[in-house]
Amino acid sequence: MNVKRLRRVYSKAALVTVLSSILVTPGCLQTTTKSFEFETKQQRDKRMKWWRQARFGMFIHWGLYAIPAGQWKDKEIRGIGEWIMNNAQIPVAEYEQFAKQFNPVKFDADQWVRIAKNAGMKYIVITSKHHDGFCLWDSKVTDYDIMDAAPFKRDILKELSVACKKHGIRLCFYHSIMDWHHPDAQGPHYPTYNTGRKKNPNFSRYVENYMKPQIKELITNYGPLGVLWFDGEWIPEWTEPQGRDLYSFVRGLQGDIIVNNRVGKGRKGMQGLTKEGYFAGDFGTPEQEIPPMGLSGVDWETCMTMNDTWGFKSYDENWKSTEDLLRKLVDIVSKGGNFLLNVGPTAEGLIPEPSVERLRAMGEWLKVNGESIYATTANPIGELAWGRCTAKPGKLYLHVFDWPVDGKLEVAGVKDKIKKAYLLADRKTKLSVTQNEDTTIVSVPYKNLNTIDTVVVLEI
Ligand code: FHN
Repeated sequence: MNVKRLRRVYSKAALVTVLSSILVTPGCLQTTTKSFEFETKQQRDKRMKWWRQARFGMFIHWGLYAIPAGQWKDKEIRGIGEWIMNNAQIPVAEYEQFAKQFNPVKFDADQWVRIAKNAGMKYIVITSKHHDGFCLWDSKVTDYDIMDAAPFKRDILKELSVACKKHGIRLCFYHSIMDWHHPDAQGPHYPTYNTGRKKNPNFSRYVENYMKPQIKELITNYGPLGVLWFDGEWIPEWTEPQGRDLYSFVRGLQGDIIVNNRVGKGRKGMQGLTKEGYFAGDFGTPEQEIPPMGLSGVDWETCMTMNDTWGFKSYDENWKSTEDLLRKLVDIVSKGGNFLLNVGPTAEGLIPEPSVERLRAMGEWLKVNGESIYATTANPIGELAWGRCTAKPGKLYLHVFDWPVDGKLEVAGVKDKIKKAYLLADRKTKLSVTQNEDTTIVSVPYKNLNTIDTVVVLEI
């Protein structure tokens, strides 16, 4: 970045700091995720609206690492599948050979999107490029992509963009700033690129001549996109001013796009929560965890795996149950967040069956109970021993995980008068309610309608 540009960025930052308390959504906790760009609260709310309503999205980690699928030279390699290049210390030239084998003939974009849609997911975030540097689209600035280096010769992102459009799903891209393959990024430092000590002096060349042109391709040829989801920002070459510059660059290409906090240096450890202060990015990204109390006044999204890996590993069978995943979704939404749930397709192009099964079951529940998830806001009444609560104007949705054996559901914290109570899955049967100052008792049937989560609606 040249000096003039830096000066512009910093003077803009000072202005934003002063104005943001008046103009931008104020964060109530110490952790704040704020858009770096100047924007009124109204403008920001408008831009974030679809994302805040969506609540549930699909993360897809897919690339060359699906070929070794966790194994290298007959050994099972520890750690997450998409890190196999690093974890097995595979030299760049050797890893590149996987491209010649990448021929996912069973890939069907329409089917993937239908799996997401039937699961009740509203957006898809796929790895356009992960840390290994291989690109899933036809990039004009490299041959290390699906069209030039692999026999498949089909533009995966193009096919997904067509399918997403057809099914009304927002397409979003994950993009790694760290690049283990590019000579101006971490490539030459292999295998010690991730130590935090080495820096590539040519890194800005990679940013300006490679990464930004690629991002422009992604936004202009495959968009409009919902989100650009950056990652790999912890490398020593990357700085907050670069993050702000990248944020502005992305918004300059598509004004209404949403960008996560890993575009800059706002991530606090692996939690992905934003540090105190002003950092580029629109939402926090807790990884593999749910903030116990949510993050008041801050947009956030928990991303999580269904087993123990993001990229496919043939022998990882440690699947979370449907009950666990569904309750995690409800827990997250009751705390005001989104859930980005990962699938790691095989090298043939199939989403593993255990993932499909769980997604199908989640979708079935959402078909009946979606009203209590989409476009809802966080629990306004305080902790509940038996489950969770989500809300909409005039309605409280009580998510009962532990059904009361005596048929009496005790709800503390409801201050408003209840006009009507019923089960979301059986709206015709009215439930009787007794209310006093502190506690509300809803008389519910002795048997629940769904053992994972039966939703009781209170109209207030
Ligand atoms: O290193 C990556 C990892 O492979 C995966 O992509 C996750 C998803 O959030 N992010 C990084 C670690 O924070």
